[in-house]
Amino acid sequence: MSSALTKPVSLVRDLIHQKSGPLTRELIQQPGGFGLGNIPASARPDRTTMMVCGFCSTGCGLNIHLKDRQAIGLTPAKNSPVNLGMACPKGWEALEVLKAKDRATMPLTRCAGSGDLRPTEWHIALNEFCDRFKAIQKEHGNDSVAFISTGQIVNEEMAFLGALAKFGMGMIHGDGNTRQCMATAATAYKQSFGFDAPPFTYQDFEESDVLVFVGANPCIAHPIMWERVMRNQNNPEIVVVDPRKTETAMQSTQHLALAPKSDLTLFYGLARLLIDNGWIDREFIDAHTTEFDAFAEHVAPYTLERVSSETGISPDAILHLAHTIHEGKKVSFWWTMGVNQSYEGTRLAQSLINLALMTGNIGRPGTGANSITGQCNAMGSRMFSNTTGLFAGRDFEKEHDRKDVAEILGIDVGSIPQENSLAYNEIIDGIESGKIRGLWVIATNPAHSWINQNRLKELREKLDFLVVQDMYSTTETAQIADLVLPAAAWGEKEGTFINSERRIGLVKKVSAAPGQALSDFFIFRLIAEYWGCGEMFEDWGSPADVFEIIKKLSAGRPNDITGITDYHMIDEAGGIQWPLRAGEELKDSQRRLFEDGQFYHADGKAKFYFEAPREMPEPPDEDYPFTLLTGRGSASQWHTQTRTSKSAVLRKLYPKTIFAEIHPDDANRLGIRPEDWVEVASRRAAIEVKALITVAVQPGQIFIPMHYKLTNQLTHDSFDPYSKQPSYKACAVTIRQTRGGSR
Ligand SMILES: Nc1nc2c(c(=O)[nH]1)N[C@H]1C(S)=C(S)[C@@H](COP(=O)(O)OP(=O)(O)OC[C@H]3O[C@@H](n4cnc5c(=O)[nH]c(N)nc54)[C@H](O)[C@@H]3O)O[C@H]1N2
Ligand SMILES: Nc1nc2c(c(=O)[nH]1)N[C@H]1C(S)=C(S)[C@@H](COP(=O)(O)OP(=O)(O)OC[C@H]3O[C@@H](n4cnc5c(=O)[nH]c(N)nc54)[C@H](O)[C@@H]3O)O[C@H]1N2
Ligand code: SF4
Ligand SMILES: [Mo]
Repeated sequence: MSSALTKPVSLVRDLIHQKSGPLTRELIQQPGGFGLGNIPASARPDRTTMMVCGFCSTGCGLNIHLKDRQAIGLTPAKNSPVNLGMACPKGWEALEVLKAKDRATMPLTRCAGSGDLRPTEWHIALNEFCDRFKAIQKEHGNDSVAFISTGQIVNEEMAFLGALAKFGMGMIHGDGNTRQCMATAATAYKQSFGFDAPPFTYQDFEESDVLVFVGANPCIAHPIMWERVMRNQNNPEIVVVDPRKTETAMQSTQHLALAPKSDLTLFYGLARLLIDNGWIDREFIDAHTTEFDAFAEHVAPYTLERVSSETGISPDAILHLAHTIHEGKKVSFWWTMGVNQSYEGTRLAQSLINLALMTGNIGRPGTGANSITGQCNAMGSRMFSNTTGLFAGRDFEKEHDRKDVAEILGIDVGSIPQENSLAYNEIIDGIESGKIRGLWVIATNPAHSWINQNRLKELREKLDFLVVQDMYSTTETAQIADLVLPAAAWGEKEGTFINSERRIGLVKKVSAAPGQALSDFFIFRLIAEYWGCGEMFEDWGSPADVFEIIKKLSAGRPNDITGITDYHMIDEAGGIQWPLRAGEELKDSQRRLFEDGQFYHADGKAKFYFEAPREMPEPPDEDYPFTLLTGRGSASQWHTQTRTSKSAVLRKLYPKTIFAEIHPDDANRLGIRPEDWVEVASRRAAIEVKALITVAVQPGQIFIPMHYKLTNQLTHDSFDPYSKQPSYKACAVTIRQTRGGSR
């Protein structure tokens, strides 16, 4: 063994021995209480400690009950400012999914002979990782190896990965699954406000008198946010804009079941109505925005007749919504994937931002243009993953920003790439063209979740080396990997998440990772040592150390968190929203942005962005007459189901078999009965699904949840030009009954 490797080998031994550090220690509390942060664990091993849920971006506080410092159960935290004692089924079952039999417990390597994945030693796996990626870089250039990261690991891990891959290993390209999810909102905010900054706090759900939900189904996707809406005492108007009569639409006071992808026309029409009637806040517009007059000119041709005919919404319903917005004193606009996952998502998100700005509904309680994020740390990935933007919202292409980061991290500025990363879809294109030869996938499952799966499948053989780092060894992507690195999961490691309302919450180690699985954090540390860039990360010893580094990276930025002293402060507050600048007192647990009307552009103003609607990339036609909508199917299913399928309780709560919602008129016409098997075919694939006949979808549309691995065989890979986010939510399909219907 060479002497250079002595340190890594002993580090591996140490880390496996310690299993990535001790179980939660100082952060142990009284059951249901705060403030006992400093009790040594040895004194009180059987306590309760609160941490943030690891599924969705709501960021509920969960009280973890410990025996001998091991989690034995959980209950939703009553004193969390987020969930006020509530949790959805996923949260309740969060510990259960850690115990699954298919947890990755050893590194796995693909055998040259048999082609099987076989268990191997960490030491061998880490050498293979470095040797093969280095060989690819040597032959094809540093930028021929890329990574795809996630919104589901803690900030400290994201930051480590981003720094390691880009500054240590010389990669230029690395993106995250947040591209599938939040890229549109991030781009829209950045352009409109000058920084990616969702302005709201959850209290706004309770304070609004008008809530407009666009392409969002919180009853299923963010159930505890919906509980907050249910607590609203203002008897609010709840408007849902969604082609489907979703669970949320069923509880609305106004449901606008518009034609898929006609939203931009609707909101331009609405803007015109508000302007024509003088129902705008001219004072706010003049003082705090730019480009309004050009916007007003842009929306002038969107007459009520035109908008009604293009959206399928009656003129009365559109007028009623305009009235509602005008009459509302505290109007909030909320959007999720029905907006973001569109070929014109950025302009669509901005059409909502524009409505909030022009009516002065921003910066006050109960208002805002509010993007709801998806994954537990999607916000963290937007801020601190160092993927498509340099740390803390900086720009790789700006010399000043690079110098800043180099100085903070004490590294050579030359090690920071001068160009932006390729976006996820461009990395995929790069694999096709032979530019990208090596790929490292961390905490995401593209072989199920990426759009147009069959194309992706064909590209596998173009990769010389595919590494998957996951908590399970059985994910669709792990199964096609050359090397699988076993990762500890939420609950088995420490760090912070940022939720939808910019709240930084703690994740704690309350359970031991199985076998030789290590936290992503320590996997990155080991890779740094084996790669030979360990020196660059000498200060990155623990998640708490990296939190200090993240704080420094945020200093003076809009997302400044230098006022957070340490994990204890977050723990005692039950989560802290950014910004909190050094010296600033944490006065309120519900804070919103833009109360002073100051935005982040140099002139302090927000800017109106707008553009003519585009054609749907693949509209229905004679051969493929239906529009396929996809999205979340139930509150008990999470994405590609690697986690939620491991809980017996959750399995009882969702349909086992893939299904399509079909309108009764279409079913009758095609002779399809309930529960029949039907073939759904797009230009890319044909799959079989069960028929669920329901008026939740409109005639000519069908809906298939994303949680089944066949769904993305159908989807069409088109993208928003600004955010490069995939347009998962609309493509053309045909349906027919198969095998004589039911089986
Ligand atoms: N239970 C559960 N909860 C989750 C998740 C999960 O997998 N399971 N995932 C989390 C993540 S990462 C995310 S990003 C969020 C997603 O949360 P949501 O965005 O609320 O969920 P989706 O079902 O993907 O999409 C919302 C709605 O968009 C509608 N839609 C489709 N096309 C259009 C259109 O053209 N216009 C309009 N106005 N609406 C349209 C769909 O009909 C759907 O009802 O959920 C988070 N929460
Ligand atoms: N058709 C269609 N497709 C969609 C969507 C849609 O609406 N329609 N929505 C898109 C959206 S919004 C999203 S966010 C994506 C989600 O797509 P993915 O990110 O692919 O989905 P997940 O199942 O959440 O994958 C997370 C992976 O990380 C692993 N994991 C969990 N915790 C850890 C950890 O701590 N460390 C490591 N190393 N691994 C861990 C899990 O086992 C799992 O394999 O899907 C997208 N795909
Ligand atoms: S709503 Fe989201 S954060 Fe809250 S318990 Fe459910 S999955 Fe966890
Ligand atoms: Mo997402």
